[in-house]
Amino acid sequence: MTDLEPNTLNLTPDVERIAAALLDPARKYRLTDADALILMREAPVALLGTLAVARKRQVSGDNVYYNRNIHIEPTNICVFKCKFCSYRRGAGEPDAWYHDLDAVERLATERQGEPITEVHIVGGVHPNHDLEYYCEMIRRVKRALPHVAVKAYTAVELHYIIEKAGISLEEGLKKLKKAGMEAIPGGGAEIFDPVIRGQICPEKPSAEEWLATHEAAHRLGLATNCTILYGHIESYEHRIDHLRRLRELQDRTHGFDAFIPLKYRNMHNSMSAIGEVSLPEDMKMMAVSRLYLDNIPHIKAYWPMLGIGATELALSFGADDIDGTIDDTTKIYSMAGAEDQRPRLSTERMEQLVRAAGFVPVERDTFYRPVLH
Ligand code: V47
Ligand code: SF4
Repeated sequence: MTDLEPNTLNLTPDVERIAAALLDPARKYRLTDADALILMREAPVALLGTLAVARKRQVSGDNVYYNRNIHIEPTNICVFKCKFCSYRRGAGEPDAWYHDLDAVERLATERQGEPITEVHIVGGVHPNHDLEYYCEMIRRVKRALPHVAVKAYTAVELHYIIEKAGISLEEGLKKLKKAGMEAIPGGGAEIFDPVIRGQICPEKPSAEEWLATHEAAHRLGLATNCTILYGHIESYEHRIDHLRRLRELQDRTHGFDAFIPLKYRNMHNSMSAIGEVSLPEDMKMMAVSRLYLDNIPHIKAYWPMLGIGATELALSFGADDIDGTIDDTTKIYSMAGAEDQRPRLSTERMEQLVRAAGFVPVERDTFYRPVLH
């Protein structure tokens, strides 16, 4: 990247300074919050792509990861009413669904013999269940599919059920781990700023509670992911504040495997009037995430949310993971207006997408170990 000529791009002096610092590998330059804001506001998106891919190559070389996974969404009945959510329903409402433990076990059993390596369980925060119910769900999925990793429950679900059990986060997570939970997905982080959080998801656990849940999980050696929900009423400052809190926690624990910037999709929810941000804005978010979160190894372009074309493009903006085959098992994004109403990708299609972007596809397991069939 040393032959890049930043001046041909008409850069502001600040952007030129930051780009030069990032492009000098000997400096291992860490972006400040002010730098990140300058990049968001002033840097041409093409430059951000160049910088982010250079950083991505230092971490994962030419590799771009995917996995063979399914989701199980046991219910969309939820005690909370996040304003951006197109998916939750109250009990008894049309389109509400609920799979009891036997039904969840059947969903897992149907997959016996398939080469999936991960089951991602996430859903609404149902009012009626206790911690033991969530443990039993994991045990049943593991009984049906002993070889898969169970990545289960957002910090929001975890915090709710463990608080209800009246025990510490660490004790609650230990019980779930004993039942077979091996990893925790990144959902529920939304935006940490208390004012914005209070406007879009006022009832949800606070930023501090979300972070404490992941910190406790890291102490127990559980792999976890983290997310941001961007592109609604937040400012660039709020996004950087969110990234800073994640980077600070990661400096202490090194427990996050991947960061997933989730673009707000605006169909069928009470914030629909806001609209959605543009594709260049999505790429900017991807690239600044890669550059700022220098201690989180993987940046995921989640294709059911971004769409397949934008996911391919995101690989030129620092992403090194495209999530998995999914096989039409999640409704969160289709209900919010994403282009794939029945999200499903073959491994061939995933590999083709990665190669088209100029990278080498690597099938991984939940813990980013290569899978050899
Ligand atoms: O926390 C809900 C988001 C998240 C909308 O860890 C919305 O590998 C955009 O976290 N527009 C749950 N986003 C999904 C999630 C996730 C997905 C894939 C992989 C992983 C992982 C985690 O979905 C929620 C919320 O931020 N969400 N509604 C919406 N209208
Ligand atoms: Fe419930 Fe999650 Fe939807 Fe919020 S985003 S209403 S917690 S299902």
